[in-house]
Amino acid sequence: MVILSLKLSLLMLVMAFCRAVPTESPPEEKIAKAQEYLSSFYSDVGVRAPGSVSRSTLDSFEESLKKMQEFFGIKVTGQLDSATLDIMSQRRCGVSDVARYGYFDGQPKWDKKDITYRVTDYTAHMTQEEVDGALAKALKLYSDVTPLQFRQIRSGTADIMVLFQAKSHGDFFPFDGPNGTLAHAFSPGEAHGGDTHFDADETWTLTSAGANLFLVAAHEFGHALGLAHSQDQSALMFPTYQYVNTEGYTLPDDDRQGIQLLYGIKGTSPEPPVNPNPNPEPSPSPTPEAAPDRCSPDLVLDAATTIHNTLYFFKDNYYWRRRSFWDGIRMRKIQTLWPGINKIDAVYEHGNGRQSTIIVFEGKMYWKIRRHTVQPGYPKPLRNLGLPSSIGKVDAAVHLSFSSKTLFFVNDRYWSYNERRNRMDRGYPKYIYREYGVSKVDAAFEYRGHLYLSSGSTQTEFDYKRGRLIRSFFNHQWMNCS
Ligand code: TQI
Ligand code: CA
Ligand code: ZN
Ligand code: ZN
Repeated sequence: MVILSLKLSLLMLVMAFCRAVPTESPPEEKIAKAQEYLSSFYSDVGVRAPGSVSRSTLDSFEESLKKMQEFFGIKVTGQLDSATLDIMSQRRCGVSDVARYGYFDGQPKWDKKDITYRVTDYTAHMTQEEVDGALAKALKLYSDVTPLQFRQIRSGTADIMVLFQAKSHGDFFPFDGPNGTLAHAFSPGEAHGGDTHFDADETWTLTSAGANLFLVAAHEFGHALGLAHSQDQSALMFPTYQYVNTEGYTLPDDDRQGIQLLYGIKGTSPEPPVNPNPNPEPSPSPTPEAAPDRCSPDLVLDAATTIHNTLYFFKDNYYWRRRSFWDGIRMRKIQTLWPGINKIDAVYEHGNGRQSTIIVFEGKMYWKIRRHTVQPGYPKPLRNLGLPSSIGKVDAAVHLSFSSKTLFFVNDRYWSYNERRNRMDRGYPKYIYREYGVSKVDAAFEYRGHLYLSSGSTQTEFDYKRGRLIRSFFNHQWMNCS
């Protein structure tokens, strides 16, 4: 009990930063405030009393300031200048600037796929069916995109015990009457872990009036499954309540990435999907987006690669495949190639034949695919490759078969990864412009011994073994458009 309450009160403390709007403070307080700010957003810096600042603390303080200044795109001085103090005093929420979604300390999660829940007390404002329906719909957001399955039980102890009660209700966090706190949830674990409590003094609804049970439950279940608050304003886990249309609502991208990084993606786990939902709800039909026009001179690619010497170009939810120069172009949804993956940032293949491995990037995650199957344990975070965890996405990746090196392009820089030794090469990142004369790369691939870097609607071809630029042309010139 003590441990659990400590866990929750620590989380509440994090929330308190949200509300803290520092006012003008005397200079000697500024450094302490700044240290507090940095330690709450950059966890590798400890909070120390201003009088006891050691040399190494100063160094890391300055380093952290620089990181923060770089993140916000202001001048990197390592000093507490006015621009920096300005940003620090802005109202901010969340745990870290370098993450979007977040996890709790120790990354607690359920170590099973089958999770039970039980509602022990209902609310007077809604029928039992309405409550059960809203909760099931909220959990379905998560079971739709992960291998998790939820089952409601009506007796005994469930993993997630749900109740509607007012004021004191058996934990150290009594509710506060109408408004204020609407609900809370314990992160995954034994005993109270996962339990989700709703304040019975709220007016629970299925509309925009009062507290929408589906939306609040969706947020609380996020906590109960291991998600902390996100900094992404469009995330379900962003820490302010905002009513949105619940018709056909699906998990926002940020939360989906966060939950998939914890539990994996639906249908790609080692074990096949077990019994499908016995009474499935009609899934909201996704808005049919127009397929991109491959012949547009403005075509900007998301990613490109060769797989078994066949060219693949990726844009939005689609890819085009070109087997050979004289072959026609085929367009398909990316999902038909790799189930569960909709849109990608970068992709490369290394090794050939049966050893062929494809690495696919989306956001802060990457997947390893062999023989059309996502390998167990994926997706993994970019930092597993040796990339800094501050990176939100990889723009492009290409494997150079000649040297067995893979290049990762991120903004104006690139890294080199040694596939034989499974580690990053020293001396990187380097500026793309210095080596290749382009400032940013959207897609990169190797084809017949040449390197192609696509930037905007054009691309540049290099003979990289000889270090020579061959020519530049439009992306759509690959696409058999006359
Ligand atoms: N309840 C807070 C919340 O769920 C309680 C809380 C704060 C908390 N920090 C936590 C719970 C960390 C678990 C872990 O965020 S609330 C929102 C939101 C609340 C708030 O009643 O204030 C929603 C309930 F984020 F939108 F503000 C639901 Cl959606
Ligand atoms: Ca309340
Ligand atoms: Zn409670
Ligand atoms: Zn929350």
